[in-house]
Amino acid sequence: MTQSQDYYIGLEDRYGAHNYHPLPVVLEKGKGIHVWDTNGKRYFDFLSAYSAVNQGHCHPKIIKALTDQAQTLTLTSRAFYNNTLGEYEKYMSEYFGFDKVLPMNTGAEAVETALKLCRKWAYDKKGTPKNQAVILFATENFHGRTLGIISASTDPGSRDGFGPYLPGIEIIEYNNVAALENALKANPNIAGFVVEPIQGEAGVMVPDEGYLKKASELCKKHNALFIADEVQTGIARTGKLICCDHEDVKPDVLILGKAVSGGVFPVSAVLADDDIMLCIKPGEHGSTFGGNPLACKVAIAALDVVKDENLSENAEALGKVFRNRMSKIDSPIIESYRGKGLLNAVVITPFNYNGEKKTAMDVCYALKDNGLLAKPTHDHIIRFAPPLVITENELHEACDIIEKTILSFT
Ligand code: IF1
Repeated sequence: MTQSQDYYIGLEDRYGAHNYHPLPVVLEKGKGIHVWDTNGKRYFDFLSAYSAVNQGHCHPKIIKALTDQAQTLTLTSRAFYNNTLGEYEKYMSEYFGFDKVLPMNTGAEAVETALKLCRKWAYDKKGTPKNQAVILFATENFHGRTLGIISASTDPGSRDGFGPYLPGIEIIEYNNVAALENALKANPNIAGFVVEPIQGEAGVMVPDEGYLKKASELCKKHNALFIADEVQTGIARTGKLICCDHEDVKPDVLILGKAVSGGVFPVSAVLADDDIMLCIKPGEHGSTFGGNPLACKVAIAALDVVKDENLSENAEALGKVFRNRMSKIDSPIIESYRGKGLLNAVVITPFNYNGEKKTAMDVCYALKDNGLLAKPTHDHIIRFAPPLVITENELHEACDIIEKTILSFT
């Protein structure tokens, strides 16, 4: 018997940690670009679980891979070999163009793995004095929630109250080539620079054309690793397989997560060539579930879908359609819009309506009532990121909802 939405919300409030503040909607089904709540109301999903469901909810090919493998062998640990991991590692290495992959589960785990790999490479290959490696991060970064990663955060909400922090971290301004060059020149112990090719959580901050190229060249010049966190921007989201492809940049270390599995299973990965990857020796790093057979089969199916259904090309083309539609909404509450492929954001100017101050969250509540789910990042930026399987007609239908909703406030 279907319970009321308040029943499910009440359970989470009573028995769940209060580490989130979700939109008041209770979902029970997903298919393609849509999700349904427990009252049977259908929504366009314009968050895609923060770009994890690029292939659409419950894609039949990915679900089949999951259910087939789930009845065969789910987990061996890495104490033994199995007949899926090697094939997966070959598939991933060739798919993304690196010598090797280190399989993990969550995005944060992959970022932490990349930090350990970067430090190890600095000590073993660059000759950095032990425990002197420094890794650069950008202002307004988001790389996950673990202690090592939040040690690099400039967001008080992610960082405050969790000290003491990891040493060997330096922050430079995002999208500022001179800041990167000065940091690299000032300290020979800089081991690497971890950066999102587009900053998702910061509000879909797209850097200047050429920033990634110049940053990677400066890292090479100063013998530091260019480490791209493509957990959110990867897997066709921005209109290329990885966002670095827009500038023909091959990162020294590539970090992937989320849509590697199409949102069906936690799968993340760190890719690098041998001179870097082989700095981690047997027994120096690992994970119980990292590279498990279920994850391997699901990820292969999910990445097959990306190529078979031309999701990069679709994201590139429909991203332009989306931004064109946003440009045509004549409303004083839209301050700006930006994005690449189907990773976009609309900046909402705080406004008064019916004598009350309104923000992007109020717009998201109204979007929900009108059948589209999106969530603000910070107070005034709405991220719009539908599954990449969306058709042009469906995109126009969704944009009609966005336009109607925004105009309803003017
Ligand atoms: C939450 C944000 C997005 C990421 C990048 C690594 C990770 C993420 C670029 C870590 C994860 C998620 C985390 C989730 C909400 C979401 C998020 F709002 F938190 F910042 F997408 F922007 N690198 N992002 O975006 O991957 O460990 O989560 O698998 O923590 O609320 P993860």
